[in-house]
Amino acid sequence: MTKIALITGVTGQDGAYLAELLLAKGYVVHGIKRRASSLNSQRIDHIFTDPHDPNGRFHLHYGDMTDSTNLIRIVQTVQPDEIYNLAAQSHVRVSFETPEYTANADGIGTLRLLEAIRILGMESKTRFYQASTSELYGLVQEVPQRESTPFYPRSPYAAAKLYAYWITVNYREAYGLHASNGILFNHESPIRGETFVTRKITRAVAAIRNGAQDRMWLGNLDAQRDWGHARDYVEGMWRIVQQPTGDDFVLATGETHTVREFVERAFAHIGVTIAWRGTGVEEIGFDAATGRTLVEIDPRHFRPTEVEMLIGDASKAERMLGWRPTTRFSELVTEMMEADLAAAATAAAGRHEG
Ligand code: NDP
Ligand code: GDR
Repeated sequence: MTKIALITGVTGQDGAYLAELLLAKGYVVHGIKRRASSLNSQRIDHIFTDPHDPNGRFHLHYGDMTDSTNLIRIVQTVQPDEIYNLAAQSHVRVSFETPEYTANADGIGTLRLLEAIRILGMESKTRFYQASTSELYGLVQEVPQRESTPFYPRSPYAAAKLYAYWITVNYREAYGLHASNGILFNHESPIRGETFVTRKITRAVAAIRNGAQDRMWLGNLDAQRDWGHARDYVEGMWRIVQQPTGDDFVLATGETHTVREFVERAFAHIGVTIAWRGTGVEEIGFDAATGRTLVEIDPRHFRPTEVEMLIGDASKAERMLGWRPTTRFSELVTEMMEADLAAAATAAAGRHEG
């Protein structure tokens, strides 16, 4: 029997990778996308099928996590075997500026979907995956962080995701839903959103290389993150949902690196060695060979409360799901740099022609 999946947040980084993966596995995939005044489907254009194609297996529906009537209607129409709830206002810094909206979309939005399953009497048919996050660990309580590590959220985003985590657990326990949390550590790719630090760095290095940008402005260079590749993590999501019962799993690489190291690796990719001088907001990163300033600090990128250090222990996922990340830090930086250098070169060619 062909399985039907519904993905919220299908236009995002993970939604695009997951849709591709599920289509390759033979699923019929439905995605929820928001109406926007400009195109927001670039990441899934390559898998788009004409709605008139009777054999098409990829379908899009307009929707929003803040609209329960719309979510109920879509779940009723699609009758999914599996729901992957990936939609969220996912930027931690932005959540300090839009805390109520973030709580609504990321926290209550999860409740709306769970309630849709219940209202429609689909508890025994539909499996539910919640995109939980290492941001739940926030202020370091234990190293490395695992499923049993206490949570200590440090942002409106993390607090909203804390509610989503627990309401998912509660619906599993209260109503017998096959509902799971993937507690995913940071994962990146060439289609990572441009305002997350990894992509911001690789795009800026490529633009500097092409003469389109002079330098980059960053916030906290000493934050440490456990960065993996989104391709590996969507495979983990699918494996979580295939378990006989709902459960909660950490997915991580078990390696941590600073933002500073990411900057150094990215510049090394174009043959530039970065050296540092100064401290705090006065710190500057410069080309060790020429002295040219390439990195400056902009305090606007600091967060009112920061998550200083994340490193995950994914041994439960390895043991129970047979899941293991395949892309290491240096390979991730290389893949992202190559993609952004190619994009910057194409843009530069366009500028010269125009
Ligand atoms: P993105 O920001 O790339 O994608 C988020 C998606 O959610 C987009 O499709 C966005 O639509 C959609 N969305 C946002 N708000 C709403 C709303 N109100 N209604 C409907 N859709 C909405 O995130 P990622 O793909 O990186 O992450 C996927 C999920 O995993 C998110 O929930 C994130 O919080 C979580 N997560 C991510 C991690 C990571 O490192 N990437 C780690 C741990 C958890 P649009 O394209 O229109 O903006
Ligand atoms: P994060 O990712 O907050 O971990 O959340 P982000 O890439 O935004 O920040 C990582 C670290 O880099 C520091 N930083 C900067 N961050 C941004 N965005 N821009 C900068 O200029 C900058 N300079 C330094 C940050 O302070 C932080 O310490 C991501 C999101 O995908 C969440 O949705 C997800 O839940 C978590 O990862 C796991």
